[in-house]
Amino acid sequence: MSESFEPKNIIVTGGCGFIGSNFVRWMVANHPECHVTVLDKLTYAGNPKNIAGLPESQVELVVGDICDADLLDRIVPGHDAIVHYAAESHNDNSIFDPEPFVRTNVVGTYRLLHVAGRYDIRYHHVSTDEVYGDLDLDEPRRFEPDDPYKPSSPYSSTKASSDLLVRAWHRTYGIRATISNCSNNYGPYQHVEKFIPRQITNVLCGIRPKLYGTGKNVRDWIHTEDHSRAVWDILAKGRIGETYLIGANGERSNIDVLRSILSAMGQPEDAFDWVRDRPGHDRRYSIDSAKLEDELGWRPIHADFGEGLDQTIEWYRDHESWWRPAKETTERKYAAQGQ
Ligand code: NAD
Ligand code: TDX
Repeated sequence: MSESFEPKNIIVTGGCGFIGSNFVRWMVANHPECHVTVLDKLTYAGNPKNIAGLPESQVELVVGDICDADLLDRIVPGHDAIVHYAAESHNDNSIFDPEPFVRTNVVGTYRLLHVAGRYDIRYHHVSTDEVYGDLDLDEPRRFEPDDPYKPSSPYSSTKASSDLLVRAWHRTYGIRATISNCSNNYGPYQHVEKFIPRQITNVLCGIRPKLYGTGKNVRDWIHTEDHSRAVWDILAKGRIGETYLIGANGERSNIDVLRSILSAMGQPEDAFDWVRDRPGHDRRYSIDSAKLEDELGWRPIHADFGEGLDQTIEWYRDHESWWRPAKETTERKYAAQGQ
């Protein structure tokens, strides 16, 4: 049976990143009764513009590191929940420089669990489907919450480690925690290092899109707004100690997604370059979100991927001043990696 919880004053870590900022804006639109303190270190992936213009009475930004125990001790008391999005989130970066991933994703989660325990604060942990490893392209199976953890990359292994800390801290110290593992998100405010925004902004810049390996790898796409609603449902109604998988039946191969982008942007379907594959590249992710749907009544609203992709392309067309500053550095880094 679900326990009902009405948070009034939450901390959102990583609230200036892609998914965290979409959650904060969703909270402002849908839960004006709840105050949000964003705790964000503003790494290369965090941008205060992502939450600019939101009412100061409802959203406050604290610039700081989740690994900073003294800071957490100062700001956490008085809040009734922590929703933890902050992470180093990009697989390719983790392969070339894993250390920040271990620090933020593992040590940072440990510090948050510690403070959640000290002040008896409800804790929701935002994680990824990648902790379950990958599936064969033709395997009729999807990931389920109790599947064994088999992460492949430095990124996913640090996310898996952080999930295991949460499970142990719940069992040993009684932390009131839930975990969600979501599939690949798309939508506005995603950094140009990630697949969909990289290809859209490449086309806008006159650069040919870049596809890794065979292009047959499959990702299970979900609009970030559907992810936000699911996180809220779990925070408010989810069973303590449980893991919920979030996905929207959005499986598509990378080459199909790229061809959809090229077609929507008026480009020939072969106007891209094949580049070096990602080492250890996961083949396929696929989420079974039956538990979330059956227990909490959640359903995706953005069921039409083509429509969501068109809106996302429009957003990048209209927000060049947002993505342009990061584009050149990102492409220089990829070029140095042969990608
Ligand atoms: P992102 O890289 O866009 O944003 C991460 C945010 O965390 C940034 O604002 C950054 O400044 C902040 N941050 C990083 N290190 C920090 C630290 N030490 N202290 C405080 N803030 C710090 O990431 P995203 O794509 O929005 O992902 C958010 C969360 O969702 C991550 O936990 C990620 O693992 C998870 N997730 C992402 C996806 C996806 O498709 N992007 C899918 C499933 C789960
Ligand atoms: O230029 C590219 N070309 C390409 O073919 C890039 C950047 C990626 N790819 C491929 C690799 C993946 O198969 O596209 C797919 C998606 O790549 P990413 O956007 O880097 O996402 P992925 O590695 O699947 O991980 C994402 O989803 C799970 C997020 O970045 C993670 O934070 C989340 O946990």
